[in-house]
Amino acid sequence: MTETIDWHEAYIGLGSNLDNPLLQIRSAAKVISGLDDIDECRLSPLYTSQPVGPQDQPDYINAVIRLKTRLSPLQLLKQLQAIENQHGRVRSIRWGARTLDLDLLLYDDLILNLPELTVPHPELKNRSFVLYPLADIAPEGLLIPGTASLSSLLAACPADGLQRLAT
Ligand code: A4P
Ligand code: MG
Repeated sequence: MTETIDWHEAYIGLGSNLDNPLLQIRSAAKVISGLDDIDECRLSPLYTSQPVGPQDQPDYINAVIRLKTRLSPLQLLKQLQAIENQHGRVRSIRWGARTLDLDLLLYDDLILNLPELTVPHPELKNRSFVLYPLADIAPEGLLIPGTASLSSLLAACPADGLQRLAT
């Protein structure tokens, strides 16, 4: 009998505004791409963005990764949190400065509302620093489950000073 291989498509949002954000994002992308049960990782272009939330913190570097995984959403979240911790993440103020933030943005066309995991990420639709890099690597016509098409969300979202970094 042939083994059934159940691969899912997921998108991860990456953000950092402390301790060399560029290195933090590149290092996280490398670690994620090396995880077991993850394949075909693709990193978007990197962007600088102004902080959403408390304003007395540095600008962020943001990016999005598209990948294939055999991990469940909760297994993937656990791996992402372990990588945040490896990168010196300290949780203090909500939306405060951080060395590394990894958010599970999308997982196939799943809608999940668990106490520890909401998918699609609830702020995705409001954030230029998520929508623009997502659009750079998503297939044309991507739908955000329970919301709208990525292109219509993008059209309604001002760039807010977002700047793509030269690679
Ligand atoms: N959680 C629920 N759903 C998810 C999900 N889809 N992905 C839970 C990841 N985690 C999810 O997260 C708090 C809890 O959310 C976790 O325990 C997890 O079980 P956290 O990372 O500990 O805290 P947080 O990141 O401060 O809170 P939150 O509400 O997740 O913030 P966001 O939405 O991550 O926003 N401005 C710019 N320019 N760029 C940024 O990247 N990031 C934030 C953080 C604020 N402002 C920003 C940026
Ligand atoms: Mg977070």
